[in-house]
Amino acid sequence: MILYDNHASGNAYKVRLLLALLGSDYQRVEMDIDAGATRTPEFLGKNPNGRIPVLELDDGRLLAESNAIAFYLAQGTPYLSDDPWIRGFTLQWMFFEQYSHEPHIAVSRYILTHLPADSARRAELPRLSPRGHDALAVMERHLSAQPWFAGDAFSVADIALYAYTHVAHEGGFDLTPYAGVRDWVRRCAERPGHVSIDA
Ligand SMILES: N[C@@H](CCC(=O)N[C@@H](CS)C(=O)NCC(=O)O)C(=O)O
Repeated sequence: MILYDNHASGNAYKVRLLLALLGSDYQRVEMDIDAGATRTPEFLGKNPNGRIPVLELDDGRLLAESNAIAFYLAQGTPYLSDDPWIRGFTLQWMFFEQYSHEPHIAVSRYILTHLPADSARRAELPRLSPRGHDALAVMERHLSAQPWFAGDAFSVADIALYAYTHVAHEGGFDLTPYAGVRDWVRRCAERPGHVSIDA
């Protein structure tokens, strides 16, 4: 199994973290996303959307989109319930992550950590900031009543949300007002087998 990866990508980290928790063997192929490595004809043959992460199975099948890969890998493991309702909740939070969280928190982090300080894209930050805080407030509200995002156990939904939440400060998001989120981040980081994003 090959993971087309980038060491700084939170989307790729979701997959790396799950594979580490599962103790699975795989090959990492580092893609230089800043140099356009995911936009070559060869890579577009693997993912026409030109982005990592992409998982390539031993038989050559290819799967893109971090949360689709994580959901696929979590099936049949302790990180995804067999209960249809909890699986629905798992997807609820994974779609929330992609629509209401990642486009604001991860994109702010990308602008601040990948682009030069004089990048015109810094003008996007004032629009992204309140939307990212809205997502953190939604998470805080959920965590005030429940320990994990889907059901009563740590799951792939937590992994999907943890990836960019635990580095939200790199995107300019101060987690101080979100005590429940900070406690949940700490509990995610304490899971046996946890690896850091820069491992
Ligand atoms: N929705 C996708 C987003 C993937 C994505 O944005 N990947 C970025 C790195 S985090 C990338 O490959 N960027 C390179 C490019 O757009 O050329 C997912 O969750 O996998």
